[in-house]
Amino acid sequence: MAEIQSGQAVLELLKAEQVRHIFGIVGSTFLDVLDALYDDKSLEYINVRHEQGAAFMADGLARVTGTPAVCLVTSGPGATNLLTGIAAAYVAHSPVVAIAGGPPFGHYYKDAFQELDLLSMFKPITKLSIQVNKPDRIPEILHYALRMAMTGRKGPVFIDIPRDVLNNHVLQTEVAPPSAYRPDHPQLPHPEGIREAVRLLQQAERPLMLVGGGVTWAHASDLAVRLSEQYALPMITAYGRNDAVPNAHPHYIGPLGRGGSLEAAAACRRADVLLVVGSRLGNFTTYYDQRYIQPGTRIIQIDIDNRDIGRTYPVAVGIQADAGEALTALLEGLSQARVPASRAAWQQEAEGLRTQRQTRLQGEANLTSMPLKPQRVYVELRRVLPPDTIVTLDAGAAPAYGYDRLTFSQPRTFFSPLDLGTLGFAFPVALGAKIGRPDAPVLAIHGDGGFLMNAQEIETAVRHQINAVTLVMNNNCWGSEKAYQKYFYDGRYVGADIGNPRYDKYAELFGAKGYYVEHVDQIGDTMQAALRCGKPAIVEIPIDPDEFPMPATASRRGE
Ligand SMILES: Cc1ncc(C[n+]2csc(CCOP(=O)(O)OP(=O)(O)O)c2C)c(N)n1
Repeated sequence: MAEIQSGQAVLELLKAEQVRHIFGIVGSTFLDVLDALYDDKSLEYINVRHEQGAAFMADGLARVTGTPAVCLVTSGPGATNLLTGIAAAYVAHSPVVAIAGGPPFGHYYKDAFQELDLLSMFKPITKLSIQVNKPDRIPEILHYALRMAMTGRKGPVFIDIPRDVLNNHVLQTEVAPPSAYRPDHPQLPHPEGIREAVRLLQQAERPLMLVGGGVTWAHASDLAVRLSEQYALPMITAYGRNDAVPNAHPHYIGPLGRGGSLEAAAACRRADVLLVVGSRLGNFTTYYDQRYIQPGTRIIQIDIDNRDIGRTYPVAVGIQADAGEALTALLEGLSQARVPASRAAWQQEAEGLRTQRQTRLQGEANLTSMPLKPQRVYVELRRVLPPDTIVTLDAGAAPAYGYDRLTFSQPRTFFSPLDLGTLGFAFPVALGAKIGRPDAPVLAIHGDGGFLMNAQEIETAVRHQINAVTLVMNNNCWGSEKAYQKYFYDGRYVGADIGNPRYDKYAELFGAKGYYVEHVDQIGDTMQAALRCGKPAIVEIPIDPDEFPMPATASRRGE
């Protein structure tokens, strides 16, 4: 057993999980950890301007790497400021480890300075919310938290460490590799489930694969594509998971769900067997009704978590397993089977839907009105963004057009707030993603409302040289919500309009690079210049203030 200072011990435990960055704002409750960072340059403390930014950055980093990403903040408001970002990580199954230094242990339950019941606050938005109650339990409890964050369906955890438990102790500990405290083999599928699934797929006339985020987390995109190719399975993706398979693949039709493609929806309605790999069939993928998934469709659902199998639709076969292991087993099970000849018509139909989508989107190049329609902006983005570009999408109407209009060629290149619909998400998440993939172009897409929610992090980006580009499509309103008042309340607008500074000038004030684009023929060159400028950059494009998609809940007001 080695003797190690408690602050250094925290760092060593995190380093064993490949952690190289810690996000937060300096606080007096965790100074021993910060002090250890003075000498230990293998980890960097990214000191942000609001803890919400720290949580989002950690989420971006965790999503892009698949490994734990850490926030370290102070008690009370330092920790409550994390809540929204941690909730976003929870919805995305993103292994963010949030650590808060707390008041002294003996002051708990006395309304001490910055004392709040943080464990209860974080409990419903984490896989584990726990307090360290003795200095020598720091390694054990951190291991517990890391095991929870990284095992099965991943997700965030919260650890409260009272300042007198964290600081100024010497621990007797060996720093163990992750394999010593958490399983490091993926979960295998049951052979019976695979046999059943193979049988169903062999019988199917119009089988379709719905690929979800579980495939990305399992590093199994190649296997999904191989299955699609070997067994002539057309593919669609779950809401916000467009990057789970390469979109240029001839078998890929488009994304399903809110803001998704009509053609993917049409394919889903036609499928007689739906092979769902790594998707919960959640709210914005399916709406829980029959608009995409028809009652007769037989569902094979593969998920790492039994909680979600058959949860929203009854399944013909449910398989609890790692997506990669299940796809491998399916490939093996189907290796002897021949693709039935009757499938040719279905393949043709799927190809037709794919082509129909491409033609429809290309048709938007004809939108010439000014100010620009957001749809037209995406035509230019598709034309100039390098294929490995990581895109983060905010909530809001102008970003939402991106669900159907952006294309992805690699996994872990598309990050959205998913079913949480969090505004203020895209910019800080892009910064976290850029830290994880410094060589990749990174673009955050925002409306003006959402951008200003975390715009202060431009200072963090400049200081830490995190050169992500942010596109702000400015319509001077909370467009996505204004849409409801437009369509359902006869345009009686209350609280819907806002004002803005010029965001190119805002960027320049902080030492970042700013661009302002009004004409469509400038978008391509400007985006390319921003991505190459070697600084954090903001590109503002004024857009049509009256162009919103029909609200998602249009079918029934009050839904
Ligand atoms: C944190 C948060 N607050 C409020 C909302 C509700 N909301 C969803 S979209 C939206 C408007 C977004 O406006 P903006 O970012 O300017 O984009 P636009 O819709 O105008 O393109 C609002 C207020 C939300 N999703 N998240």
